[in-house]
Amino acid sequence: MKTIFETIKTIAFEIDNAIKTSDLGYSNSENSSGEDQLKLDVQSDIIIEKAFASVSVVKNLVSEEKEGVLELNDLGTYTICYDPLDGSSLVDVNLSVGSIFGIYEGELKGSNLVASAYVVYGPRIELVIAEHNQKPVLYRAVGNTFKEIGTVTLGKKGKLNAPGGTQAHWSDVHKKYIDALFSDGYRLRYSGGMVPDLHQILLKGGGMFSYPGTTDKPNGKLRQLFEVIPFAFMYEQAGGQAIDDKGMRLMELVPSHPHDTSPCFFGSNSEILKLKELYGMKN
Ligand code: AHM
Ligand code: MG
Repeated sequence: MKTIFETIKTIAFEIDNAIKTSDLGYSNSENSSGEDQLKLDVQSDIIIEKAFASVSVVKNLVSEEKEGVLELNDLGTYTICYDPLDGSSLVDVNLSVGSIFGIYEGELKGSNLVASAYVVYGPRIELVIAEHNQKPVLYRAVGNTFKEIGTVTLGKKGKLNAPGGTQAHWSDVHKKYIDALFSDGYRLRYSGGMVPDLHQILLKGGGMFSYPGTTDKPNGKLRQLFEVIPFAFMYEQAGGQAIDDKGMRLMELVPSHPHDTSPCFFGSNSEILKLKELYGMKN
């Protein structure tokens, strides 16, 4: 596992360099979800694929930017599901973006995730790694290495509210929930990049990030293997919770296709409790 984390550190510097120096235009292709790919999406994907190609414990790679599974090493143990450049459409307005990695052993489902990591490319490069039975660890790039900063713990109740999805397509119960948070004094924090938005809530002690099912996207937008499950693990390890719109832990998701999405709610305990109350979910 250590080799995988060291490889992610190398990848982080390479992708950061690509963001800062490469062409920001579109490629001529679409990803598996039918979205236009930026040249940077493709480039970041190649950087990750090349970096893991020589890591023998990695059996397979599954990328948000590609259909199917890339087999690397038959004798390897782990499958890494990754979103190479999440929020890439924000690069042209110079907002923060990120990379997300879910490390799975065996069948690709939430309960088989053994570790997760994400990188934030902002004014500084930061990396957070989560493993079982310990708090996530935050690293910050200093020169060309990562310095360990400390562990990440969510408070019981936060102040930030990051509500995703098109409001015109929210359900009435969801509107009620988001309004209830604002009435309780929460402040809006939503950049459109889940990595910096979830990172901000984690580092500022708590809050709620939601991307619900909507009338136009009944299963939400965010992908289970690459985005939802890795962050669900982060939030649980940090002392928070991550559930879907029925109250099921996101760590229990079993995708039937690598690109399946799920409604998702990530927060500290107080915000999740309120969500369950208003949505009428069982505790
Ligand atoms: P991407 O993987 O194509 O970049 O899409 C994922 C991003 C998330 O980072 C973000 O939370 C969400 O899409 C924003 O979507 P919306 O614009 O619908 O709020
Ligand atoms: Mg993404």
